Amino acid sequence: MTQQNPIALSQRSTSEELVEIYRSALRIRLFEEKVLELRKLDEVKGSVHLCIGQEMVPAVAARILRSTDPILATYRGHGWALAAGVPMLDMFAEILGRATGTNRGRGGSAYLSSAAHRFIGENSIVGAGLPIANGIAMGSQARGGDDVVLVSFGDGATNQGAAHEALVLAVARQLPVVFVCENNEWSEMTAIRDVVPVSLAERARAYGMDATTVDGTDPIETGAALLLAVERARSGGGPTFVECQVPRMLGHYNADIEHYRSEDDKRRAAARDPLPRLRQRIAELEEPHSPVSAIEAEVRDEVESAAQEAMGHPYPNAATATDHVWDLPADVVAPSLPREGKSVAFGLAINEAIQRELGGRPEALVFGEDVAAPGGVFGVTRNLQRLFGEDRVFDTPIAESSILGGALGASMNGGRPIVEIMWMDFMLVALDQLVNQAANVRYLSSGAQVAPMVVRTQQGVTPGSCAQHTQSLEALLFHIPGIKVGMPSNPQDAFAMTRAAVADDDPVVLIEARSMYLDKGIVDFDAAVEAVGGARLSREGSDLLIVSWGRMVKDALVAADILEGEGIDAGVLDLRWIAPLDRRMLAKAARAHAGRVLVVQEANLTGGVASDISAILYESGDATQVRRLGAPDTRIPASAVLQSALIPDVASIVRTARELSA
Ligand SMILES: Cc1ncc(C[n+]2csc(CCOP(=O)(O)OP(=O)(O)O)c2C)c(N)n1
Ligand SMILES: [Mg+2]
Repeated sequence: MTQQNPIALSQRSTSEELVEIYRSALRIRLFEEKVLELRKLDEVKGSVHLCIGQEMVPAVAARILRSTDPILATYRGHGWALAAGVPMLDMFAEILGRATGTNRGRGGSAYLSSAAHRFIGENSIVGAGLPIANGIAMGSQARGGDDVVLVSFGDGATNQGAAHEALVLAVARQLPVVFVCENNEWSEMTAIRDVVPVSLAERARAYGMDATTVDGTDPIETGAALLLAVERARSGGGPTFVECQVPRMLGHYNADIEHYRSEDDKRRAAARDPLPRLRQRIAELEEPHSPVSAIEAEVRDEVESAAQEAMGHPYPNAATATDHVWDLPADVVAPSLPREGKSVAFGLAINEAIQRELGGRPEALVFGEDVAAPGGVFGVTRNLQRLFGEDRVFDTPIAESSILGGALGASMNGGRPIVEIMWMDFMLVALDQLVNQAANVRYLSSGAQVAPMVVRTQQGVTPGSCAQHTQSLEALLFHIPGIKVGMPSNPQDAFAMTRAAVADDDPVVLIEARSMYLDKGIVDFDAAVEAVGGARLSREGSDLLIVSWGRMVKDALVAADILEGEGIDAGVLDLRWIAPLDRRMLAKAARAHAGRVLVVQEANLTGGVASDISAILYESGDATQVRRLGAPDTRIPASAVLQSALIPDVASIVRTARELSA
């Protein structure tokens, strides 16, 4: 891709500049009209959200950005994709669900992307792109780049928590992001003036950044504001908020009958159509041979032939629907635990792993709440900032969406973020960034783009901790295809699994156990870096198999010792990774233990990991008797007495194992 120089948009803009902007805006307009026509013919399925009336903003912005500067948009993002340079043919093919589309038919109209054309993509979750844009900027910085990132979003998106968090973080880190709000006065079917009593730029200014409002139908006014913003970002001056006032000339989506909107409002929007105004302006420059008519014919031809060609393209092969969910190396085997070496605490083992990753990978970053100078509330990231500097290890505002979205964006743009979410319970306020965003990256791009981010967190019951700081929530993530989830049960695995997670190209969540941070065990710091995956048969038996993960493995091993004294020979399988689940090892171990399996989890039983393991083993016939042991379906109380009435322990494991082997 060539680097284009920013144009100097001014009142003296030449007619050539304006003609090129007109061409670009017209391509978007005619493309959108064609998409609508194809939708009406039922060639395009589902909803389409068109940007008719808003074309001037992407048309101008793309001329100001470098051709490599990343762009993010919303479901109304066809214009941004075209302006970014995504081929029209690929876009039609995508919207028509063809195998040759930008996303091979996986994204559709509202979620298409093309990393090869720096179009990070559309986003169908309102406001979700803003935290990711910050991350894209952090990724560029981590590898020494000077990308300016532009993220476009609607007026309604400014009310989203994720947007607020992103603006806060962008200011705190002075990130090179241009926040482009396309204010079309409507958030789906609600007028922005009915819910926000101040100007959006005024509100943005309160975050501590420069913010302006421009007429988004005027290429010169819009261009001048964007030029300033891009130059500021590129020169280290931080983010800018540019509110572009644009008309929404059609409904929110193709089938919107706009019964909630007055005829007068529609008329006013139609009167602001930017294209005839620019055409008129070009004519007023009195160019004797204005090429506008010829351009119109060219663009009409381009759109028509791209649409026709895409219609002839094949649909995807249905057999590929399960491809590219994640990268799963075959038959990963968990190494044995070391017998000799240094005994270190679980938390310190993780710290040592991160130190090695930061030392060996200049693109690795650590960020989260209180992780820098304080070293994390549990001390796991202690000294990292001192050792690796403030650019690579830094604190964030208390803004979980912005931490996870930042990690995601950074990982998509060359960084290797290792972020901390202080408590698993807090992940719930930001799950969108994992489930709707990170988990889709590989699948949507058929492996062309990946999100190698690591999220560390901790969970579980400890005396006195309340119901919002004690939940065992691994099943929520276990349910999500595309996210790998590890739960180490000892210091060696805490070390090795952290390193494996950083080396992995998929999003990985490591769920540590707060109660184990000071537990000691032998760690081999020279162990080869493992691949993600692989369960370990920590103890061999013959009468029954206890399957567990994370903190409960310790209790299972103690229980197995007690059972041995009673003449019951129990094996213990430590899953280590619940996603990907080592099904091969699970089946093999169940068969080797007379098909009798006890699955132990700290979490409550309904919808839990143990339920799936039970189903898997019954379905495959590898087990004939399975029992699940977990907390009852209740909330978690703070009092230690009440907690221990709920959570499995050595005694209840022994009791259930006895019953199972009777
Ligand atoms: C998190 C979330 N909430 C609600 C929706 C449903 N929804 C889709 S678009 C939209 C309106 C957004 O308005 P605005 O940000 O102004 O963008 P516009 O559609 O006007 O371009 C809503 C509520 C969604 N997709 N995501
Ligand atoms: Mg809007």
